[in-house]
Amino acid sequence: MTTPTTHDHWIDPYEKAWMVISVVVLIGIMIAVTVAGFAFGIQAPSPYQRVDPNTVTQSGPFSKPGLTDLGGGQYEVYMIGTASGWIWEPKEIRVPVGSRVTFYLTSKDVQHGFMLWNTNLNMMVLPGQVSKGSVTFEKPGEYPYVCHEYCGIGHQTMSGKVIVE
Ligand SMILES: [Cu+2]
Repeated sequence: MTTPTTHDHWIDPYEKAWMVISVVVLIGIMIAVTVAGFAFGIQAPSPYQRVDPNTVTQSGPFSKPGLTDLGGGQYEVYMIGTASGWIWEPKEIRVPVGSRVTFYLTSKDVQHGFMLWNTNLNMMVLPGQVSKGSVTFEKPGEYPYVCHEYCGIGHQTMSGKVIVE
């Protein structure tokens, strides 16, 4: 057996520097996540509400999907995605320019994705939960929405549009 020498504890200076940097970065990220979560209230996205996909269309707002005028330029839309027929219900929404529209979406069957063109609204639509997102339509025109999660053989036909006039 050889006696340990100081040489056994020698660490390359570059390796040592990177060890220090990685610990500093890790602590920095932990501080950033803690501050973002507690001081700014930034949390991981979570479903707005849970529903039973088997009964969601029988009662409640999803039993009559469509647009509701809440007054003062505010609207809400309850929308259902379904892979039986590959449709969004409703397929068309008309609102005046300047409207703020809140979308509540759910799926009757499989996972869908909802993307509203020319806006930043892009949500997963899952059976059993409600996804919520709002858009203010500042410009007139057509804003198509499509399903962007492959949901079966007719997936590419699953689309609709918001008409802002
Ligand atoms: Cu789909």
